[in-house]
Amino acid sequence: MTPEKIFNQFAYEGEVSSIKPLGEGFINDTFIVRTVDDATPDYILQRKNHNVFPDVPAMMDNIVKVTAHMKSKIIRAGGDPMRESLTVVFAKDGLPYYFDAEEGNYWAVCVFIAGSVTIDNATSLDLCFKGGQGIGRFQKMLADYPDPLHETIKGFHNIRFRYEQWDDTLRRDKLGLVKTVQEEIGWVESRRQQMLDFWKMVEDGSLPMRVTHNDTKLSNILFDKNGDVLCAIDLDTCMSSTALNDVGDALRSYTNTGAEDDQDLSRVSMDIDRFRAYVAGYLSEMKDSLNDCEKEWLAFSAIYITFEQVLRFLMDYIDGSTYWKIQYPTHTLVRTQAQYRLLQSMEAQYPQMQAIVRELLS
Ligand code: GN1
Ligand code: MG
Repeated sequence: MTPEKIFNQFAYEGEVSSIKPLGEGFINDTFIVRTVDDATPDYILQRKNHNVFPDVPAMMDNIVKVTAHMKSKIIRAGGDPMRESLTVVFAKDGLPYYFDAEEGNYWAVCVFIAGSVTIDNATSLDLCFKGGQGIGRFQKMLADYPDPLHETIKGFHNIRFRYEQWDDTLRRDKLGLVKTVQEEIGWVESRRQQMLDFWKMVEDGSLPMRVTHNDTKLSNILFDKNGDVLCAIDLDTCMSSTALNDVGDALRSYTNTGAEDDQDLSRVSMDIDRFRAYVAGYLSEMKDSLNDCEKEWLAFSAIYITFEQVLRFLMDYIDGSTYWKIQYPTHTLVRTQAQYRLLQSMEAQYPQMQAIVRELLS
């Protein structure tokens, strides 16, 4: 079915003037739907990647529930629920998605917030601070969310589970690539104990589970034209995890002076000023909600998630690059190497990172 026919299954307002591909997401396929009249909104139409999200109805159920919870808070605070939260558009049959049985694809629609922009790189410290505020606010609004959420991607930021997948992938060695990436495999193996020890604090409850976003890179925060935060978008991975995982994932993307897939490793490093600005923004919202263990391990979260990303990229490369879209055969290996350079830069600056967090908390 064409995107036009698919979109017609949804209960939108107005008359469609165009449907065009938007951005180059590594996971989903996204379209922007423009409507003729300024009085009716434009929309985002997405084909949800069924390979990554095995249970799209459960994912959409999470999104509908958390956005409803946030909207009620925004209204009580006198805000604009159509601009400060994502709005899901339901299909004409009342479901928050449409299943195209012919091709076996799930589609979903949300309102495009007029005048909003996304930004790929944290070019200013102000943007870092505001991004931190954005995720802090998101977590704070959902801190009292009452119901359990579906675990839509099993063990997403759970390093014990990731190591199980890793061991299986290496054992399988589907394409015989293991022998070609021995050095890279060593990066993942040498940190196994350290990472599992950290994860024990989640397993014993010292680091509590909360409602989290789980994909907090800068481009998943929507800004208005003045550069102020509107809301967090791309709620596909919203589920229960630790507050730290959101912070770490954001720091992984915001603080990188290079690109996630940079071929020139000399460009890749962690910018400590951006680290400070992001953490300051985050703590401006969440300082009073975190427990002592979360505060103590806040700086480490950047290392944890960047490490996890090294593991996930390398695992996907060894397994035939099936998860992230690639532009050339070694793309995901290049991503692995670039994230590892970032990890090394963070590890070298860890004492300063800890000192900054302590200072911001005092
Ligand atoms: C994916 O949704 P997107 O493309 O922003 C991935 C993240 C990774 C990121 C790395 C569901 O994010 O976990 O950090 O790629 N999302 C999923 O680029 O796996
Ligand atoms: Mg995402």
